[in-house]
Amino acid sequence: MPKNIIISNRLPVQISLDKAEIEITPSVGGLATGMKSIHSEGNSIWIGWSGLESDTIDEETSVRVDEALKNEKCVAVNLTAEDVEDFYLGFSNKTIWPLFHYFIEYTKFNYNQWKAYKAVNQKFAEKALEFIEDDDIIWVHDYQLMMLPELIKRHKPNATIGFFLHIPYPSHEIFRIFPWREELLKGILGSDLIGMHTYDYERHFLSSVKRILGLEVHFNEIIYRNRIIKVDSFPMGIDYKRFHDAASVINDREEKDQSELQKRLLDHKSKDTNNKLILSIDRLDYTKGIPNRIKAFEFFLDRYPEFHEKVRLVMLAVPSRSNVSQYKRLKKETDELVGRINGKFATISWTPIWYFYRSVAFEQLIELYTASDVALISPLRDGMNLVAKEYVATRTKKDGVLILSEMAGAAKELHDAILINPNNFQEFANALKTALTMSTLEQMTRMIDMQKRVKRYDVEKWASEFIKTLKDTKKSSKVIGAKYMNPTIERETISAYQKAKNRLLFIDYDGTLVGFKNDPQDAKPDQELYDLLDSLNSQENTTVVLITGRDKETFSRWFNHKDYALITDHGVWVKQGFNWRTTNVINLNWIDNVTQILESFVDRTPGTFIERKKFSVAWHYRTADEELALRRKIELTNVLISLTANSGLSVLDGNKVLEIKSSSIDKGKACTQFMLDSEYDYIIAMGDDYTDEFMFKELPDTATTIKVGLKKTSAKYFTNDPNSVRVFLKKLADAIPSKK
Ligand code: GDG
Repeated sequence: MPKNIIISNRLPVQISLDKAEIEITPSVGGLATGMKSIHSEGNSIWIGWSGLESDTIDEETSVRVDEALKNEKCVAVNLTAEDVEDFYLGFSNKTIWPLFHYFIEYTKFNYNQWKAYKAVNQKFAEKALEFIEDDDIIWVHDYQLMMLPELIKRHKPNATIGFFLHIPYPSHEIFRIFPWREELLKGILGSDLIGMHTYDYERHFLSSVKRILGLEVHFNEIIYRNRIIKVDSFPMGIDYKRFHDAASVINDREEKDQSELQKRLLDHKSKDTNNKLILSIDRLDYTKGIPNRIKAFEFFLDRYPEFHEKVRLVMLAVPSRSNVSQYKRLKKETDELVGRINGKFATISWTPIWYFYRSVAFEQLIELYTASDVALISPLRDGMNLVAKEYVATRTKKDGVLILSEMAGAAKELHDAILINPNNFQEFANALKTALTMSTLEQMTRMIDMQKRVKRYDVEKWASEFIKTLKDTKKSSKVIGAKYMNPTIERETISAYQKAKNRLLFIDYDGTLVGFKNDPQDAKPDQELYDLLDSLNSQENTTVVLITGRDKETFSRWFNHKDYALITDHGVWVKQGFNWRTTNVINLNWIDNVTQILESFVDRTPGTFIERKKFSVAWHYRTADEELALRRKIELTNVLISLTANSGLSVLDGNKVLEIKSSSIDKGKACTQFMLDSEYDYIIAMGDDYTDEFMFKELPDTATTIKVGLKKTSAKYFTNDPNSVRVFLKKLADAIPSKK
């Protein structure tokens, strides 16, 4: 039975070696909860670092830890103190974390740490490969393991791999700064499904893939190395029920059962109905905007003195990465700011900020949530922010107001929060005032809607949706129809080719025999290509036909001295032997009008150009900005479709080109016409773009049709690129001796 393999930097357990016995406590964090049902299925396992540095524990302890972990269905990856320093504290937290959160000034690029990052990802891969079988479902988590999908895929191409990024994926303009960007992207692209919290992150990722790797992207699907990779957004949720139920228990407590913390919190509010608590909870991380929040709170107190002595900011900052220098500085800055502001506003009976630098138990966390009238969550950048959702879940009485930074992924879902730009102090202060004076009715209306969302799309739903999409993605790569031209199919094709009595080869030129050039005139045939075509064409009973959308003049220049057949201008002109003939009488009155329209698009889209041919006109956008070009392409297609309706013209969506031509000509019709002259018992057709689909569709079922590049096609097979086409043709050439 296929198993689920979850891989994350840390295992979902805490290990304590303090006592004689090894103590393993399962974590109850969001990820562990979400994965619970996936992890519990069959022989599923979770692979990750245990938190112990392998060179600081002896062999015997290590074996015992592994044994204890096995009971929890966990497998440890051993990391040394140096690994932790360079891979985790170093590269993950000093390079990827700040860069992906737009903190360029904090981002360090250290080649040795990059090497350590790759080496540790390799360690994870090696450990995972000990367990992975072909049909397994693997889910890799987060920014520490971005190279891992490819390291696994390389050895287990049939395994189904999902990757989820828990932090933001930055805009291309930020990501392009990263020195090893190609390698990192290729690492992620070992996955079959890539998940992000929001559509914006997904969009940025696709943009990087297009611009940096130049890969083809159709909506949210990337075509890479014979595979379709899907990118989608899955906003992570929380264990709603756990938070909601815990809050109900705390709200229902009698006074005598209340904890000291709860009493203190409620005490502040009980003195006056206008007394309110504002809560903020985060790891002490510069992305969370803590100093900024304190300063904004100061601005609010300056601007609205009527709230003095009434409101209190309860700020829980949980220690995090405290041995990284930026975090040390942040701690100092936070301490100083809290001190200064408390000093500035405090009275005998009131301190405006209650600041806790520690982590608290779950129960106390709930006490904080339930006691607070307002949650002030104002990160400068945050992948999702689960605290916002937890606050919503604990509001069992449906009151309370959430102020949320629009820079948090959660803002995309929680529209009923008061959304703020945390850099605008005026907006910040106004939001606080609105929240503190909001009517209960409005609070409830907003809270009910937010609760619906957070409850429905909880962490279990998030995990199950991801897994479901991952399984579907793997299946849908077969929907493409064509099979990969693997060595077995290739051998069968060559053997049938050898046995045939009269062979016919239709071969498209651009994108099939030669790669694309920025200027189409630069894609001239090279000597190797001439030799290859010559040797095929000189085989007994073999007809080679080059079939192209290019014009007769260009092909005459390149191939007139050769005796293979040519079909140019999508089928308008045919050369057999040394004679050219045309079969179509074509109306060309439309070309000038269409060219004028194309010119207006060229003017507005730098990098695009028009190729005017005898029987068609094409708008090329290969060298234009990818995203602008795609937008213009949609606009232009709409204009052209309305113009060409009922006019006998068709618009062909080619490889980075739109071509307008008469509908009465296409490569399919040209092939059918060509075949009337003789009886062929074995036909091979190869082509890479939309115009070649006409020939794949029109040719008899017995033909071997091969698409170049993995795209939707009616061809039976596909191969990678012009290079693999040439390798295949060489094999055909070597299979039968030339007659000369
Ligand atoms: C990363 C991304 C993304 C906090 N203090 C205590 C405590 N917590 C719990 C909260 C919450 C979690 O920690 C924090 O989650 P966040 O989502 O707010 O932030 P990150 O840790 O930065 O997480 C983030 C997340 O991954 C998931 O994909 O949302 O954007 O940065 O659950 O309740 N829990 C307890 N005591 C504390 O003192 N018990």
